[in-house]
Amino acid sequence: MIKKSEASQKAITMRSSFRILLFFLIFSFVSTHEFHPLDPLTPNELIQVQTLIKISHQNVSFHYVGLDEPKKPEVLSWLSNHQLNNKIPHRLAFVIARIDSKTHEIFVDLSDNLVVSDKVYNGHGYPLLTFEEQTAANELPLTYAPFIASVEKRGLKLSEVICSSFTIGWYGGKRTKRVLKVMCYYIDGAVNFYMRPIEGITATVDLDEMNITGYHDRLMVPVPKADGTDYRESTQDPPFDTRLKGMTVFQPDGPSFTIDGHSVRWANWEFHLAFDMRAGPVISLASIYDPEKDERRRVMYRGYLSELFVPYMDLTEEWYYRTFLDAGEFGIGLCANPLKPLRDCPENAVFMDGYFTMQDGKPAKISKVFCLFERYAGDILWRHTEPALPGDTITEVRQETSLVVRMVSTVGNYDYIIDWEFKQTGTIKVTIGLSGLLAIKGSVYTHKDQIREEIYGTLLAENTLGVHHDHFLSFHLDLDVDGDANSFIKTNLEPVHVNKKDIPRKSYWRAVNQMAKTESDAKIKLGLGASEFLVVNPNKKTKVGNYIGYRLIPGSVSSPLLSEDDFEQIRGGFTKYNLWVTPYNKSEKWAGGLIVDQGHGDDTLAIWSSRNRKIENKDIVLWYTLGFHHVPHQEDFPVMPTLSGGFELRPANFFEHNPVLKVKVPKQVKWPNCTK
Ligand SMILES: *[C@@H]1O[C@H](CO)[C@@H](O)[C@H](O)[C@H]1NC(C)=O
Ligand SMILES: *[C@@H]1O[C@H](CO)[C@@H](O)[C@H](O)[C@H]1NC(C)=O
Ligand SMILES: *[C@@H]1O[C@H](CO)[C@@H](O)[C@H](O)[C@H]1NC(C)=O
Ligand SMILES: [Cu+2]
Repeated sequence: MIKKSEASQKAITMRSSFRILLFFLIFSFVSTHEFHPLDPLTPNELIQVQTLIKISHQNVSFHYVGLDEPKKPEVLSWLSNHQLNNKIPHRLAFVIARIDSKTHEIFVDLSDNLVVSDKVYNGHGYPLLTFEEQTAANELPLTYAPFIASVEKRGLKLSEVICSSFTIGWYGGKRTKRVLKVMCYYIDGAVNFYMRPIEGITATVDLDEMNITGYHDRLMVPVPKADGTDYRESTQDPPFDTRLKGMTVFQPDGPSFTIDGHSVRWANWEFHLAFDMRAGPVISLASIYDPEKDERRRVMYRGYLSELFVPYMDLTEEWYYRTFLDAGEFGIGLCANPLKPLRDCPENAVFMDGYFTMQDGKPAKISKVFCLFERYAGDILWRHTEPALPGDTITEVRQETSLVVRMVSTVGNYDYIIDWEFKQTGTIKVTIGLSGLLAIKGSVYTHKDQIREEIYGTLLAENTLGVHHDHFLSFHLDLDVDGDANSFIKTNLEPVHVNKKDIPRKSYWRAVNQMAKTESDAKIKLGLGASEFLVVNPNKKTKVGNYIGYRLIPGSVSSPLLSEDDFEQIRGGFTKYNLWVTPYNKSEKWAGGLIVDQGHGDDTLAIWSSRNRKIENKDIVLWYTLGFHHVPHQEDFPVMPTLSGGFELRPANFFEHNPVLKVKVPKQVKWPNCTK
C-alpha cells in the first residue's frame, strides 16, 4: 500500500532509460524480433499502447495494461508450426484506464497499430490502484487541518507521520465514489512504522477529486513504542547468533536450464514464464518430455495466482472494511520487488526483469522480478535398500534436484513469496510463504489481564494488537493433460464394513471414482472425507487401461468462517469451495472478478460457476484455493518468520511407470583450488 520510494525509484529508472528511446521506438513497431505469442508486453509495446490511447484521450490514467492473449487454438497451432513459419498471432493489449472519472476497457491491436475497442465499464467497482494515486492520497492528511490538530492533540510530531492507503471493500451500498481510507503511523526513529499505528482516526479520500471527503477522530489510543520493532541487522544489539557456518550451491558448469526469451527448458520440462502486473508470475504451456513415447506431452496450459483475499476480523469503525482483494486492488505483480541476490535467491540463481505501466502509461521496469534456480537440498528422489537377497545388499538412491521460479510481492505490510517448483517426477509444486509485517492495531492494553472486551486479535507487545485475519489464494490451473479435452474425477476412499466368516478383518477402504459431469459436481469443500482429485484425459489410457491424469494434492485445509451473506464473503465468494472446475473461457480469469475494488461480487467464480455448465471431456480449468487462518502470535512480531503452505500437481497414471528410473546422479562437482 505504501510504495512511495519504490514508485519513484521505478519512475527514475524509466526516466533514464525510456524517454530517450521514445522517439525512434514509435517508428520501430514492425520489429523483426521473434516473439512467443504469450510473451508479456515489451517496453516498446507498452509505449505503443500509451501512444495509441493518448491519440483519442488527453487525460488518461492507466490502471492495468497486459497482454490480451491470443486464442488457445492460435497459440497451439503456432507452437506446432513455428519452426516452419514464424508468423505469430496478432499482438493485442488489454487496458483498464480511468478517463474523465469513468473506467474504460480498451483493446489495442499492436500488430495493426490501432485501438480495436474502447468501452466504458458501467458495472460496479473500480480498477487496480496506481502507486501514484496511493502516494498522493497518503500525503493528503499531512496538510489537512483536522488531522494536524489530531496529531497535535496526541502530542506527536507531524514531520514523523507517514500514511498508508486501504481499499474500503463494499458493504451493501448502491453506487459509491472511488474512495480509499487512509490510516497513519508514527515513525519517530523507527522504520517499522506498521507496528506504530496512530489509532482511532479514519480519513476517507476521494480519488477522483484527490481530497479528503470524510474524517473522524474517534478515540485516543497510545502509539505503541518503537522499542523492539526494528528488524534491520544494523540496529540490533549483540549478542548475535553466529553459530551457523557458510554454505553455497556451486555449479561450475552453469545451470542445467536454458532461458530463451521467456521460454524455459530444464530437465524434462519446458514452459513459458511471463510477468503480469496483476497476477505476477504466469506459467504457460508447461509440457514434459516422455522418453518412452519420445514426445513432449502437455500438462498445464496456464497456471497463476488469480486472487488473494485477505479479510480482517475486527468490527470497529477503523477496521471493519479491511477485506482486501490484493490481486485486483493492489496488483500482486505491481507490488513485486527486485529480488536480492544471495538472500532472496541462492547463489546459482538466474534473474529475469518485468515491466509494468505507470499511471501515465509509461513503462517501468522491476529488475530481477523473478529468479530461477536449481534446488538441491539434500532430499531423496527415490531409494531402496535390499538386504534380503543372497550376496551383497543392494542400495539404490537418487538425489532430488528441482527447478524453482520465485517472485516476492510486498503488498503493503505483507510479503508473499511465490514459488513454482518443477520436479523431474512430473510434479509441479506451488509454495506460498507469508512473511513481512502484521497489520497492527494500537491498543490501550499493556497486559492480557487488563482485557475485558472483544479485541479481535492477540496482544503481541505493549499497546500492540495483531488482528485476526485470513489469506485465501485462488489459483487458476488450466491443466491440459495430454490435450485440451479433460475430465475431473473425484476418487472417494470409502470405508467398507465387512462381516466374513473366513476372514477376521472387519473393515477396509476402497476407491470409488466419480467423474464430474457439470460444474456443481466439482465444487468441493476439503476436509469432509478422504478423497483424491484428478484431472484426466478420458480419451487416453495407459497400456494397462488407466486414464492418463494428473492429481491435485491440496495443502492445508482452510475454509471461510464468515457468513455466506456477509458482504466481504460475497466479494470473496470464490473461497466458498476449495475446488471448482469450470469450462475454459478466456474471459474468466480473475476469481474475484475483473474489476473488484468496491465491487459487489457479481463477477466471481461463484457466479460464473452457478451456470452449472458441462465439464466432462472438455477443456477445463481447475481452481484451487489455498487458505490460511491467521491468529497472530508473539513470534510474528516485529517481523514474521515465513509461514508456508502450498499444493502439488502430480502425475497420476500419466507415465507408464516411474519416470525418474533412469535419472543419473549428476557428476560430482570438483571444488577448485581445493586439495581435499
Ligand atoms: C484529469 O482527470 C482527473 C480526474 O480523472 C482530473 O482531476 C484532472 O483535473 C484532469 N486533468 C486535466 C488536465 O484535465
Ligand atoms: C473536494 O474537492 C471538490 C472539488 O475540488 C470540492 O467540491 C469539495 O468541496 C472538496 N471537498 C472537501 C471536503 O474539501
Ligand atoms: C465466458 O464468460 C463470460 C463471463 O462469465 C460470459 O459472459 C460469456 O458468455 C462466456 N462465454 C462463453 C462462450 O461461455
Ligand atoms: Cu497473516
